[in-house]
Amino acid sequence: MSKKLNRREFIKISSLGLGGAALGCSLFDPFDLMGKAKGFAGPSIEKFPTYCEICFWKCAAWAVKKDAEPWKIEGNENDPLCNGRLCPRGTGGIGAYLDDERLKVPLIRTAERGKQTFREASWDEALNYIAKKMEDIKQKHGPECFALFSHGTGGIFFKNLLRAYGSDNVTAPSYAQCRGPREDAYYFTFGEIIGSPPNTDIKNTDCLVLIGSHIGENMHNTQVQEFAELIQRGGTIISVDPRFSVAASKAKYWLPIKPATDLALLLAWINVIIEEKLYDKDYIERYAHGFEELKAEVKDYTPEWAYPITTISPDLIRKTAREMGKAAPRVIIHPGRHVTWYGDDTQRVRAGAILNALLGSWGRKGGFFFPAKKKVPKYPIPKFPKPAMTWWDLNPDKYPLASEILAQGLCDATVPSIDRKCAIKGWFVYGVNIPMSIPNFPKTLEGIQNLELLVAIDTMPSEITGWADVVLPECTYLERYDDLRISQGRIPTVALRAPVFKPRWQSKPGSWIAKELAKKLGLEKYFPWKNMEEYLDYRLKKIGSSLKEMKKIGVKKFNWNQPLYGLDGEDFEFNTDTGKIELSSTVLAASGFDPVPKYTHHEEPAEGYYRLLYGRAPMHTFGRTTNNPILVQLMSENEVWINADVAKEWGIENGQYIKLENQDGVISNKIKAKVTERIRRDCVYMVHGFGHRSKMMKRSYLKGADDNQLITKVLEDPIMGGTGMRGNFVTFKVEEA
Ligand SMILES: Nc1nc2c(c(=O)[nH]1)N[C@H]1C(S)=C(S)[C@@H](COP(=O)(O)OP(=O)(O)OC[C@H]3O[C@@H](n4cnc5c(=O)[nH]c(N)nc54)[C@H](O)[C@@H]3O)O[C@H]1N2
Ligand SMILES: Nc1nc2c(c(=O)[nH]1)N[C@H]1C(S)=C(S)[C@@H](COP(=O)(O)OP(=O)(O)OC[C@H]3O[C@@H](n4cnc5c(=O)[nH]c(N)nc54)[C@H](O)[C@@H]3O)O[C@H]1N2
Ligand code: SF4
Ligand SMILES: [Mo]
Repeated sequence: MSKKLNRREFIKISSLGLGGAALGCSLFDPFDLMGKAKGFAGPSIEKFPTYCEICFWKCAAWAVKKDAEPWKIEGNENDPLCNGRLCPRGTGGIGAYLDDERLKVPLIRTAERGKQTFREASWDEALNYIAKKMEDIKQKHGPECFALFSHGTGGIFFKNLLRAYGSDNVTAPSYAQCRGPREDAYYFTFGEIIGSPPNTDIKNTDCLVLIGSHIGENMHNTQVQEFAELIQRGGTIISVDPRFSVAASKAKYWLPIKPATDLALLLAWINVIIEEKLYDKDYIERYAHGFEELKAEVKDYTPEWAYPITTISPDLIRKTAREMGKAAPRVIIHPGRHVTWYGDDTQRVRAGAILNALLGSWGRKGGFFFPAKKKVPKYPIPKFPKPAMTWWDLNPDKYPLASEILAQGLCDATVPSIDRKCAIKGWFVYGVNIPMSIPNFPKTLEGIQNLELLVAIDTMPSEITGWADVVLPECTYLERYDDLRISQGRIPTVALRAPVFKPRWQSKPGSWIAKELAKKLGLEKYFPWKNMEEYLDYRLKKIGSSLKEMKKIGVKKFNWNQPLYGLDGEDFEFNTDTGKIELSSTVLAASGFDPVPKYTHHEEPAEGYYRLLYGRAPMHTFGRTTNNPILVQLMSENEVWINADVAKEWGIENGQYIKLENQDGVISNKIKAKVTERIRRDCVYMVHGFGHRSKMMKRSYLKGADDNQLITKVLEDPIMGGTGMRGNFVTFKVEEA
């Protein structure tokens, strides 16, 4: 099965749907690429239910074979997370299966770490090797000295394995490198997290405020669909972004803010909303705690104060605040998703949460709804042993309010240190490409070189596999069962992933790998199911369905009788200490942090340097798709956006290859300059996920530059340990490219 699709064929199968035409004006319109489901024809068509693994929106889809050959993937019409349409990445997901550069067989390292020199091994040999090392580590150091980095659906089985073995040191980059500050900030304010997909009621809103959330480039499916509808409905969009993003191009107001100063803008908006009495008085009186404290704190944060900091004029600050006031409560200050920017991220996101509270949008139509989620009983397994120690015990005084283990925290705990009780000695890395997704890899490498065992479970020979002792090839999502998708939303849904194809080469599902390893470790009682069919059927029967039914329908909707909105004067107790929305946070105060956000100033670039910003492209997900044979044809390398005046000063032409050097002297791979008016002078921008250094991924090897390589300075959030990654500055190396 090595048939490859060319770009034209791909565009044909992705059959343009949700219309750029309907959206009107377009600079570059990723909405054009949204695929639309079509009917089937002919007798040799077979369709298999899955949910997409190309990003974590997890759209339910049908993988379709024609004459037993892969044909296309299309959205499941019944799934409220996609409404029958996939984004270009989801449609191109078949390329993950087709990629001939995938990992094919288990590998055991033969040379020093980082050389990518391995010998092939049988599954039995590879798993025996791992089990033996794990037993050694348990004997010598204790099982808690083993850690798991996990991102993606199949990680659940490795979590079970690690907990059965005796360690709770499990982490994911989706906390401290992504949405951690958002979840904690909303928890401190409303006693609830935002969750995924977010409970933002964009479908019914009249005013959407995007603080750096670049919806349209950030391609989370139904969020983009609802955003497109909002544009069509003529809703007000306010986009705050130093770059004229796709979202900014659709907005009524674009506020090209000086990067790193959003907290000043948010505080000035709060000031105007309070001073001009635009807030929801009844709602605040009934539901909120700490209004007077907030009012006193923001008294001096006037638009005139914010102007020189943000470069946004007082007039525009007032005008946009009034737009929000006018739309309230049908207004959303979008909480963002990747929010680890400057180290004061929990407080910045909290300022947005406070603004939402003042406008009365939490629990109200057109604001934030109370999400519905189906409870699905677990397959019964014995209780896990209690670990003697976890990462929390190693760091008793750091980040008292972190709600999950920090990924960079476990990297740090791997570096031997005399003042630490134990250093981590073993790693499983499932679906996390640590060199490209956790900042400051040179520091992490000190830890890696001290590991007694590093096992990477991946589908591709990504950078992390080059540092592993054993590499285990997982088959792609199209070749395996996985656990059920149990998503939150306006109604509860459960979706099935069933295999479409046989695993290629010797690749195997993660669920199989974890269970086989458990057997070798004498831990099989924690994996008591016969196989995934039995596991899934058990869980599905508990909710009145079955594997047989789900194979026919792919996704099932369940009834929900709790209200989506409820804060129109009804009594309500919030899950906070005071039982109210905390405008002034009791939890933050008790831990010695500002109960109301205060402005914090950030370092500015030195002469000749520019702040490095990064984000998403609609046709790729991080670095996991940049080698995909289909998606690479839509975008094969990234560019660095440079303001036209700045480029002129440096003599940089549009399309010219240059290199970037950061404040610590790290020099990037060569990258094409995109000379544009669409970005401020004080920053540059690139899409994350390019500049792969793994030679085994030939389509993406050294194509474009890797932002993470230039992120050597990390601004850690003192509240929860998020890694602020936008405090790095670069200059241009024009001659060297
Ligand atoms: N510099 C920088 N760092 C970032 C970000 C950024 O924008 N810039 N973004 C941050 C954010 S928001 C996030 S959420 C994280 C994401 O961080 P990661 O989860 O590390 O994301 P990817 O880069 O996609 O790496 C995923 C790895 O999983 C592998 N993979 C893909 N599918 C499968 C599968 O089915 N099974 C297995 N076993 N492996 C699979 C891929 O080959 C790849 O090696 O990164 C964070 N780090
Ligand atoms: N196509 C696609 N979609 C994705 C993903 C993907 O890989 N590909 N990943 C998904 C994941 S896991 C995440 S977390 C989300 C991330 O997506 P988002 O949460 O939307 O965003 P960020 O990556 O933080 O935002 C990047 C935007 O912030 C702007 N920006 C940079 N600095 C500042 C600043 O100081 N102030 C302001 N106001 N704006 C600034 C940039 O110009 C850019 O437009 O995307 C999700 N959706
Ligand atoms: S938004 Fe796109 S990539 Fe993400 S799950 Fe849906 S189809 Fe897949
Ligand atoms: Mo993320």
